[in-house]
Amino acid sequence: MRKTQTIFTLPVSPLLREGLGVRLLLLLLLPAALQAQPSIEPCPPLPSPAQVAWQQMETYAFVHFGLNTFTDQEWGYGDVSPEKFNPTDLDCEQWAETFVKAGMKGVILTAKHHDGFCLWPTRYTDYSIRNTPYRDGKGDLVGQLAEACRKHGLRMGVYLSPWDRHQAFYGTALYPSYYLMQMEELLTQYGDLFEVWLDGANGGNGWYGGAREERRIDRRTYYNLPAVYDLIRKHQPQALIFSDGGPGCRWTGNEKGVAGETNWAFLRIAEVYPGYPNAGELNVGHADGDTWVASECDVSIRPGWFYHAKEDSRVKTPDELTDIYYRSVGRNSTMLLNFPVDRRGRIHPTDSANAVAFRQRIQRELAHNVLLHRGGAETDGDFATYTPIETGQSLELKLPRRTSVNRLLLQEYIPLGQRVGQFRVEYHDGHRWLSLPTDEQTTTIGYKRILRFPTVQVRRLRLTIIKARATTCLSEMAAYEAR
Ligand code: FUL
Repeated sequence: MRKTQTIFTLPVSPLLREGLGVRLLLLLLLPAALQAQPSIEPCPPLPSPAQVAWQQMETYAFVHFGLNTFTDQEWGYGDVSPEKFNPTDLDCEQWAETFVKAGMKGVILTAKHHDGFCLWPTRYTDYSIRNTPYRDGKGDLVGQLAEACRKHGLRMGVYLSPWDRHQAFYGTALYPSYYLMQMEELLTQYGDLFEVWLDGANGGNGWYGGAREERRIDRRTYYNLPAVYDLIRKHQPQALIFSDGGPGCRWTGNEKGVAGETNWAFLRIAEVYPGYPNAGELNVGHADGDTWVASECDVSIRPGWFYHAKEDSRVKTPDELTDIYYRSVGRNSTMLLNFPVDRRGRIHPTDSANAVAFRQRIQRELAHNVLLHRGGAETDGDFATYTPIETGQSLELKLPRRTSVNRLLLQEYIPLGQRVGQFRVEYHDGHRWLSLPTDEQTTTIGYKRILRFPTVQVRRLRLTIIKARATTCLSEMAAYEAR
């Protein structure tokens, strides 16, 4: 039987109804014990506290920079002389300031891309920043960026490409130990990391110490990933490990920044491996997965990952970035936005202007939540409090007057699991109930779901949970009029 829970209509003074709300009144009157959260059993798989904190970052930056920047390439072959790496005006503070203004909460740097060139002075190869003209070989970009991050309150992550087209011993039994030792340097020399990025590309051909040949490895077994994961967990237990199949967070299956409308934060972990062929599955997750591995949407602000002057006119616009935000963060994913640093060692002015304008636009669109303080835990703006809704039941919220709305935001309290598999939102325009005019599937919610739709006049809103794995814990429900 369908029941409707109505939260708001106590006969309180207009001041309380409009401003402080019933919740505050209750907080003032009730003894602390009665204010406790409803006790709801967790519904596994569950995220770790680090996974929850990571998802709450929502947007963070990616930087692709290296020899490719100076040779106009995307995938260096591994044969370019380090002499070519010579940024004239490199400034990690400029990167960090741009990221902060663009609302990014951290940055992941390509410490080593597929060409094998290392942006830090590693002990294990000469193919590094140590043998470049930059700062007479005294530079250390991982260290310089880590310092800028500390100063500007950003979290830091590293990308260490498993594939290495430079090393002669790539493909032999030696290389996995080399990879592990390099990883250990990154994990121990630069402070706390929030994410370690292992990409899935393995193209085959490369320079390989002059052999110039094709080398194939078995991606499932060659890199001894269990040992790599153990090392990361040992030195940086809070860092999420990214790869196609996690285990910390997973690739969303495309490089356009688009998560599935249906997006479960779970995987059947044993099935997915780096280079997993079924990208479509990664896009929606496994509804019956056994492990929490939420998706991350990586996308570049330009067509390429590395800087190419010919792409100066093809930087994604604030509109395009806004659209990507709704399709990633708004679909239970995170948005990893890449900035191709240029040959000076700076973020190009168009890229920074567009990224900052994007953030301002999101802030403007989601500035005024018309449901804030409407009475329940789901409208208090506090992620840590939630309202339970049984499957088949509805939650109805009444607004003080007819209000224009074109965005609806929902959040589940994910520390207790991701539960909702299908929901419906209706609005009452003062005359009748109508379906919210969204063309997206209203299936999963997860950490955050944002629906965009043409402006409607709303007097009441009704959320009905049609399918869920267990009682829904609705952390937030917000509505906005984006202008
Ligand atoms: C891929 C790489 O092949 C691209 O060059 C880029 O680094 C992207 C983020 O990951 O696997």
